[in-house]
Amino acid sequence: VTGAIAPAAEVRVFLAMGGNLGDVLGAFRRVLAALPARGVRVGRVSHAYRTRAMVLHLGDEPGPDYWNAVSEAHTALAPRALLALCQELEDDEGRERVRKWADRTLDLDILVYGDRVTEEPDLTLPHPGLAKRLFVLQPFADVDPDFPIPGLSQTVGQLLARFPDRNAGIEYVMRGWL
Ligand code: A4P
Ligand code: MG
Repeated sequence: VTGAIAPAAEVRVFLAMGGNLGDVLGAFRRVLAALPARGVRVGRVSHAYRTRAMVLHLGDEPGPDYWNAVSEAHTALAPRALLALCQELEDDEGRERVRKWADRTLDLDILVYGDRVTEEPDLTLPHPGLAKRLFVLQPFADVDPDFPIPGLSQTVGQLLARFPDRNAGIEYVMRGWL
């Protein structure tokens, strides 16, 4: 083909949404509404989970409960462009970066970017917390339980099945929140 520039192929990604300050479900809805115009086609979206705040150090006073959800999406954006977009949308929601794991209005993380496996200071893929966190795996399983996590040779459902108590830290599930 001469002269034609092939459009960048779309990649399937999964995004994690979390937050524990202000109108968090409103922030989730605004993000999902904003993504299509920014080059990210939103696919299946999980239920919303009310979860107890995971703390950095044992014995820390936990902050307010979180809302957590996961969305599937397709995009031709490169990983770092997608990361920059996520951070911009966090900023739009008034996210303040005070310290690691501080309470926040919106956290928008890339869980999975296609089959990409990478470990760099500013971008680790798949997200390093994914396999350890029920508040990620549970909503991820709503979207696609049979998805094999790149680099882990296990599906979301298989990772989830290793947890003795699948409700640990999950207060309740809100269906039809979108
Ligand atoms: N970064 C590296 N890889 C990624 C990725 N795959 N996606 C870098 C997004 N960002 C990635 O993130 C810090 C840096 O991580 C970014 O600059 C980016 O370059 P941040 O969002 O600014 O800071 P953070 O969120 O405080 O740190 P971190 O380590 O990302 O924390 P997490 O893993 O987001 O956990 N409890 C409940 N119940 N639910 C939650 O969602 N979340 C946290 C924060 C703590 N407790 C929670 C929850
Ligand atoms: Mg984050």
